[in-house]
Amino acid sequence: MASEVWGERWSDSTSDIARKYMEVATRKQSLVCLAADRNTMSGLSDLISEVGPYIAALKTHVDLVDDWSPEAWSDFCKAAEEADLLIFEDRKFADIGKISRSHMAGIYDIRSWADLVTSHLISGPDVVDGLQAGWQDVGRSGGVLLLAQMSSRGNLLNPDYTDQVVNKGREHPGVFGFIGNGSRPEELSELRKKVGSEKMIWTPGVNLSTGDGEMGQRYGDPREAVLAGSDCIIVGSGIHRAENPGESAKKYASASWNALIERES
Ligand code: S5P
Repeated sequence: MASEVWGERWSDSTSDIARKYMEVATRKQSLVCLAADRNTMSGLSDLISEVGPYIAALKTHVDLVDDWSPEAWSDFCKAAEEADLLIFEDRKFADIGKISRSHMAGIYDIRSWADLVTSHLISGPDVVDGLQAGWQDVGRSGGVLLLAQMSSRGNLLNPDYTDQVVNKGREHPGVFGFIGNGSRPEELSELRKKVGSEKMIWTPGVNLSTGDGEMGQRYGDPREAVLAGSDCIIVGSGIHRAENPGESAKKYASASWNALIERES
């Protein structure tokens, strides 16, 4: 049961969506969010059918799909729902509140299908209210993951900026949690100390083969990320570029799940 496995993350959580995530992750014994970075609808659909059982959430970049259409996307979201997955649009919002609210609508209508979105806090805390207003406009609710750290080399999110994001984000009920740097366990442990136990930390920059990736991406080990305080490993190419994505997803699922058990026992 989720309440037994997740320890204080469960007991201290005040977010329905975080609890939903912990339940899905427990049912599937997987703390994996697949970064579904493929640029065709058929490539995306293949991925869901291959890896759906082994992941707990699906992260999209809706605007990189070449043959996107509202109908095809709606079918894709339905498939994700049937596969018992949270849908997470990695839009990295950063504008003022009222424009962010409008960005939730528009062609892609993110507010109508995403359970989670990412946002920078560079424009100030109103961006979170804008995103929450976006969901309210269609009678839905959702959670915002604030970028507190990044996995890419040379990024400008220095420790002082991270502290400010965490201090503001911790207090906001619309903030589901934070994006942390999965490639550096020591930075992640620091982030966990600052965040405390209530909010989620989700981490990209994770791969079973660690080291430098393409164009400045950096990778750390999934087990180490979870032990350092990550609640969800965001894995892209480690799964979708593998020869057998299903088999690969299973490996990430068991590495992350075993690490959670080890962390909480
Ligand atoms: O700091 C970050 C934040 C994010 S959300 N670094 C990242 O890599 N990401 C996202 O995680 C990125 O947009 C991509 O979709 C995914 C990592 O993919 P991978 O192929 O490198 O595992």
